[in-house]
Amino acid sequence: MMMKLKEYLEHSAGAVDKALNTFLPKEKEEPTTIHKAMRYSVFSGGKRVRPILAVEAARTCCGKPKDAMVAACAIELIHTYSLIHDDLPSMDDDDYRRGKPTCHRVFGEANAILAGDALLTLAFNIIAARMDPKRGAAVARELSEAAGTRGMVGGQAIDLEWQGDDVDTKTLNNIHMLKTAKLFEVSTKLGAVSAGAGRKAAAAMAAFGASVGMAFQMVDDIIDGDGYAKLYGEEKARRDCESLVLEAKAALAVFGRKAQRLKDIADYIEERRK
Ligand code: GRG
Repeated sequence: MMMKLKEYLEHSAGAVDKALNTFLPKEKEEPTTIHKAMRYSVFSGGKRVRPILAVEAARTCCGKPKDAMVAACAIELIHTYSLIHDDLPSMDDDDYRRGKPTCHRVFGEANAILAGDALLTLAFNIIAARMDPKRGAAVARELSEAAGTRGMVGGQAIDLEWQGDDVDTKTLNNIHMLKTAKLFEVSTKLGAVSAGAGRKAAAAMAAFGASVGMAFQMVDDIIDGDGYAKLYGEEKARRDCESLVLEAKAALAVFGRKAQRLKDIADYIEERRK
């Protein structure tokens, strides 16, 4: 019997939290302020969507959750760093995230910059220190591409270039694909790679993650009345989101019934818009 989805998501997020706790330096370790700042942002109520997808992708490829846990946590560390930096006064200048004061509001701007830097560095440290060298090298290469200027940072850079101007549909798609979807794509792909899956399975997982990532961003835009929803109107944004989730689920055909949980997560991501 499969666990109910909500129970499963809580259980999986709990396992990710436990692993993150072991990978992060303790608050008492010197220098304490930076370690407190890192932990403050990592444990401030994130949904853990990306690591949950990575772990479930590994399971779908006949691996065990622990095979993908290091890569999954590395992705969450990078996601957290991006949020800390995105909230800074020189970027979005936000005072609150997840209903709590942002890292720089609590620890000051300089410490928040350092906390982001340290989380990004730690992500690659845990991969190098805890993964099999060959698999770890592949994971580090994929993750650095997805997080760097050909992925998340690149998306943020294009977003900054357009700040204040009305973006066209092509540019908005590109920003969302790089800024959001790339990290989802690499999450499911690295789940497969960590489980030792072949190229075909890894490619199918990447296609699933990319479509789910775009759908996730559309849902975010629908909720905020921003981006796609503003540009296309809510109705079209909803329809496009539905198509993306269908596309995502179709990419999982090669896995047969083993992919049911991932399909349920894709549906759940779409449901958030309602
Ligand atoms: C500053 C290098 C750098 C990059 C910033 C990720 C990002 C790029 C900016 C954050 C702002 C934003 C709207 C990003 C789009 C992706 C997104 C919807 C992030 C929020 O992800 P959730 O909902 O966050 O998974 P939680 O709080 O659950 O962890």
